[in-house]
Amino acid sequence: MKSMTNIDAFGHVRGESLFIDDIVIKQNSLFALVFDSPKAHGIIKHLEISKAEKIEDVIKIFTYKDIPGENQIGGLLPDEPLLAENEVHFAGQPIALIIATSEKSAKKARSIIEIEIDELPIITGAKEAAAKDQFINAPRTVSLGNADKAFNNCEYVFEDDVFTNGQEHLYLETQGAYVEPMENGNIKITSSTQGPTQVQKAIAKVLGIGMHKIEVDVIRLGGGFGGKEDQATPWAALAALATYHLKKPVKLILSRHDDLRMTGKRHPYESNFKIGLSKDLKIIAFEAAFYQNSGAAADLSPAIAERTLFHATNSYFIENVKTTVYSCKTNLPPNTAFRGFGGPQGMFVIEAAIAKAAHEIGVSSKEIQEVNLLQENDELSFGQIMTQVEAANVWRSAMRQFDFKQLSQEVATFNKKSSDFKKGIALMPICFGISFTNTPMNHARALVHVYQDGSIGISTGAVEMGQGVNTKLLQIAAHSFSINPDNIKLETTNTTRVANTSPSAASSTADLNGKALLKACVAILTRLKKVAAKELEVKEQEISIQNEWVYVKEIKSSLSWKDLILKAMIARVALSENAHYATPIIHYDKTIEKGHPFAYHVYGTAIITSTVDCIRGNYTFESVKIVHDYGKSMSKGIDLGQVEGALAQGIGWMTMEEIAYDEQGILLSNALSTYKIPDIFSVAQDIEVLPLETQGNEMAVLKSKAVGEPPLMYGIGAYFAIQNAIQAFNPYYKLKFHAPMTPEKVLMGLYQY
Ligand code: LUZ
Ligand code: MOS
Repeated sequence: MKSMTNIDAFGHVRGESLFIDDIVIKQNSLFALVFDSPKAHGIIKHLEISKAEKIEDVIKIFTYKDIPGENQIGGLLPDEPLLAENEVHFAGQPIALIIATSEKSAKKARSIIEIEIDELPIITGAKEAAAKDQFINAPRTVSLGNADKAFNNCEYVFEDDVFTNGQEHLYLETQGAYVEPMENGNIKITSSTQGPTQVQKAIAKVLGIGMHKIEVDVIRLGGGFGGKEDQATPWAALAALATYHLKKPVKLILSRHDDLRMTGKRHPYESNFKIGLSKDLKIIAFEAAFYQNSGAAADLSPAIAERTLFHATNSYFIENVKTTVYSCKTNLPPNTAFRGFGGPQGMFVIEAAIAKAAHEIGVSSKEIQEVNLLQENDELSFGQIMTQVEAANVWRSAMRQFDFKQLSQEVATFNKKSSDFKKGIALMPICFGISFTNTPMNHARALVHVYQDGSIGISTGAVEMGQGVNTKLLQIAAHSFSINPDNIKLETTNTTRVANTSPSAASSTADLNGKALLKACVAILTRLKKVAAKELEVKEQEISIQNEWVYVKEIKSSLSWKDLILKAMIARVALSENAHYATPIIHYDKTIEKGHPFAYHVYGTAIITSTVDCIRGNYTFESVKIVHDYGKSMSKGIDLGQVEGALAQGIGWMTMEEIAYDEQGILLSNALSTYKIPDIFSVAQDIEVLPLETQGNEMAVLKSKAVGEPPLMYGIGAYFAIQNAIQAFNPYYKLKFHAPMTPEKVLMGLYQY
């Protein structure tokens, strides 16, 4: 298939692409601002809004009392009110909604709202919550073989604690929605959400009306990263509440500060592991307990916990595994989906266990990683039998193509000569499962219209958030019909056109919606070929369409694409199709914790080299060299963009992005001055990504594998590359698994004795 430049590139560069804040708003539109809890836990004794409501240009201040339906937006579990009632559970929890004719007046009103809260004990840590029996739901355990017993037969057994911090999504476009009243009490919402159906469903519940009265439209997002899978909902619902009462359009866009304070992030995890190995470095047994800091409500935490369990052995086969995850209830904003969805937290722990074992045994991590890679027909702890396994292929390919021996020799030579700077090199294999772990979510639909002039409009459930899914969908249609991409339009994502969609998430958007789109295109094509066959008096099987022309047995006929469509119109043949796709072969049984939840896996291996400044504790990454399993990439430029972007985000999570709450549950890293994300200089100067040569996988759309999340986990290698450099400098350094590896921690490690 012909590769294509991202169809949004032109509009983005010229500033013409539309985001929520770019919508030309209607006359009499109002502005909304959220008043949120200043305390992390307590009983609301008194809320004084009457003075604020008297401010000029302030129209109304809404509280939970104004909710006509249910005050409930929990997606997985009903444990999250839209507006706090008597109790607050995290600082930043929405309590009231201020509506004014200008943003300025709304801000003024917010500053004079008074609230009295009787404070209750605050929990900010996961294990702290577990100790107090504060959980979101029951813990879950997945096991294979018998780990308890197998440890007795191990030559080596090691244990340790692990911590990975949260991560702020920092989508360029903050959360927001614009809501318009339509006739007969219907409401239209333009939302920056990954899950339009989620938004529609939640608003219907909150307003106590049917979903049919609510239309959610998504143009595109200025980034999502999981942060808008569940957490775009409250802002859309709040604005809709105001529109419902006031019958006026309402715009609610969070300022960056409000967004940072009010929304959840990647889950911090506190974990322990126990790893047992044989003399020849085979991992015989692995045990881990994951304490997930879920925040004050379930949000997607239970699903994220599940993905942690499913990635606890990363790219390795381990015969005896026992892993348990606890979703711990704390007084932080509900943590949520973030690229990788619990997978990275799980994978860091097994890599930490390998690093620990390697260090104690006196070998390099590579030697352990290498002999434990997954092979064909190996079973994962949750029962999936692995086929089309590329773990060893990507590994060997990276070793060979990047000459790992040479690279590690260079590091050793450098370290011998240099005293103030040390280098470290680490390998990071990845194996990431594709599909929503929740089987019922793996479906999608596409609605295709061929207009009578031969041009085409496409609607699917896919949300464009910068990942390029619209470009891929356009390619699929252009390829299927063999027409010029300029004659195809990707419509907005709209619940009226395509209903009951799963969120654009789990790296699966192009697969699910693309496969539905393929089916729709084939259905229309089949009908068109019938028309052409009749018109040209030949057999249907002899017809093909190439470059907007009808061919018979590969010979150009008299009929153009445009003529064909006109003939079909006259013959009253349907030129539209609505197709449905549901992933086959997947299933999972939670009662026994066994099944086959993933359509396929994505593999890769990264080699990361770091240089640590041993005077200052700063570091740089000299190179990241990756062999990545794209399958048969249909969009090389877009896929490479996803790999590079995910890598940068993974390195950020592992090395510099440090979320900090104080003991009162107040976010300290509440601005970009205190929360550092990677820039172009923090990621390697030399990034090289080579594709794995492979046949691809039938379960991926056109064999082009999902690419959104898997490469984030290459970033885990950055942690270990730095750690190896510290070890080269300080023989007394005691391995620690506490991410992110900030320069501060590096410095302390360098001079620890
Ligand atoms: N969202 C979700 C996800 O609801 N289920 C998943 O399995 C998932 N995986 C990755 C990212 N988002
Ligand atoms: Mo997700 S972490 O919204 O794919």
